[in-house]
Amino acid sequence: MSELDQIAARMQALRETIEYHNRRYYENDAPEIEDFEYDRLLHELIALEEQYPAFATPDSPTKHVGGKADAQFTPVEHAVVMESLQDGFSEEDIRAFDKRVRDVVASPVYIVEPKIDGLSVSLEYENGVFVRGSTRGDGRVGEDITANLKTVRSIPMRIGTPLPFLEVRGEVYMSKEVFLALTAKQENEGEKPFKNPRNAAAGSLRQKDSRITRARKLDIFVFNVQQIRGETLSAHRASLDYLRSLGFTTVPFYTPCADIDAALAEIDRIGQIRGTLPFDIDGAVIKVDDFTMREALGSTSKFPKWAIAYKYPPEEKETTLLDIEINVGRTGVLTPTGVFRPTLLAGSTVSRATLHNQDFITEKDIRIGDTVIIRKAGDIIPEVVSVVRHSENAAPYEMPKVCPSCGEPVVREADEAAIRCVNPDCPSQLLRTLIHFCSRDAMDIEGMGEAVLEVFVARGLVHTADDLFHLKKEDIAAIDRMGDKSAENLLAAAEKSKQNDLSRLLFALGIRHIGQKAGALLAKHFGTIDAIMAASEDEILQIDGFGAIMAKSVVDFFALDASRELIERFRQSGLNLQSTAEVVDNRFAGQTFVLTGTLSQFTRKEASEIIEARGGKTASSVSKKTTFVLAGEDAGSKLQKANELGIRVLSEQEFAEMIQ
Ligand code: 0OX
Repeated sequence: MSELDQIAARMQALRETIEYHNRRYYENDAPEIEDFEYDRLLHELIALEEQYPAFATPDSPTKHVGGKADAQFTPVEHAVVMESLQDGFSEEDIRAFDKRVRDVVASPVYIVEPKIDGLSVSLEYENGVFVRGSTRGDGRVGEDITANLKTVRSIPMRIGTPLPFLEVRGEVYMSKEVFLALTAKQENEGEKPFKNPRNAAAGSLRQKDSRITRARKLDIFVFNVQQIRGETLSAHRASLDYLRSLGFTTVPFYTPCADIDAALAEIDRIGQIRGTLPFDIDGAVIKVDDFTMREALGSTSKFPKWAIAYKYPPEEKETTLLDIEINVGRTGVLTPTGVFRPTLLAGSTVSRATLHNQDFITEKDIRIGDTVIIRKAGDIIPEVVSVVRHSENAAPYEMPKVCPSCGEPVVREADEAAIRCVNPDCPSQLLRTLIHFCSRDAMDIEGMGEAVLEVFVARGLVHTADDLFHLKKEDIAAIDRMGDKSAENLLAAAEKSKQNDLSRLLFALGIRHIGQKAGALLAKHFGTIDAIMAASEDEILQIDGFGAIMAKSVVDFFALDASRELIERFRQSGLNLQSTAEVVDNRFAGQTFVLTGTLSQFTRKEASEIIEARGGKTASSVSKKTTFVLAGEDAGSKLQKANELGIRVLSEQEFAEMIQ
């Protein structure tokens, strides 16, 4: 590839990655990466588009900010665009902003305020009465969420002065305290907790049932006048004071700064106190105070030139390493996990993080009892950055010499950092293998979770995955709290899974380096398990997306007698060993759809096939595990249940857009 080809490919990859994360963030409320990392990707693409405009595309994510308006709520066209902010990541970026400003206006006064990490909304008042509230959406069109915003305690329903018209902008957020209480409750009730306060706020605002929003105890900080009639305002500071006099809760503090050095000092100060604030912030905003100056500066197509958001690097916290737990994985690898004093970090409580292996522990000299610094960098996965100090008498940590599960000696291969238990009968390995086999993305045997499997293994009822298909109702019903009905459900789920497409079984086998996508590619390419078992490394390498390590891993796996025997037993048990589904991509991986009502564009079967071909699954009833309910005409109780549980309901049109 030429250098230019590489740049074009990099830009394409960035566009796809950013769009993917946009969907996770804006449409699914489930981001996979930190905002900081997302911003970096976006800025890399912006810089490349500036340098190589010929490779920029009209539909690039740099051309639009925010998410699509959600069809569940009525669209609201914003009379005044709700602009986004340009980002800065360093002192240099902020000084460059200051220079751009001072090229146009002399001696600007800056206001520095915290950047609240929530959701931007618009609030409209007619004759002093709150009449409409909407989300920012893509800045031009948002969604009408008036009913939900009416439940937010800090939004005044009536303001002090009955101005003919006022539109203000603010950030709806969930305080850390409310968030911790909510996620604790969610965990207690076996629900998937929200990842961070921003997602919790977003999920709560999108509820169709305002009672749920009310229960979520959201708050708002108002920071901008979008439109006003009946009063003239000439500067930001004065407008914040005015808004407060009307009864709004404005940004909790703001500091006038005579020059950029003062603004940088304030940014630094906010960074220091960030962790102690009762709400999450993801940066600080610097704004030119004077409105005449703002007008002279103007806006680009996306953001005002008179403001910039400084984004703080990932937050780091000190905590104590209480213990190191050793888990035995399904390949026998012993993984050390650090157990910490629970600590709120970048919006969620961290109490565990992997310590990877002995080398990682030795290199950082991590010992039990240490005070350590943790962070969630570039990812949502917490990690140990460094050790601050050891506790008295703490000894260097050494991984165990025997497997904590079966007691057999462990081995460390010369070129590997991992320590392994090589006992093929190790119960921990078997348990992990079975948990993976039954998991949602693998064979998806509902109800066959860790707790049940642990009992089966401990009672010697299951020695291989095939034994799961020969369980007796009485054995299952004998487990604590498992009645006859649960036992029947479990047997039915196992039976149903026999019809799974081959791709699921291939992933479920836990072949090293073969993930969900590779399993699907193998199934599609070869069609049957027999063809895969007979394939050479070279033949497997013909698959686009397969490398030598993956091909060798497949061949090695099926060369084992134990693997071939297992497949034979699966065949006897009646498992489907053929590829039936056309695999398109994995955009719905891990997501469960429930179809309801009469669909007009697709038959139910077609819709199910479309979902499964994209890695998703369909279920017949709505539960907390449902990701989407696809509702056609005359949808009844399932739609109602979805609304009660706050599960996102898709129209056929939205579904059609998702699969494009
Ligand atoms: C915040 C925040 C966001 C509004 C109009 C142009 C600049 N999340 O706290 N945006 C703005 O200002 C934008 N200020 C804030 N404090």
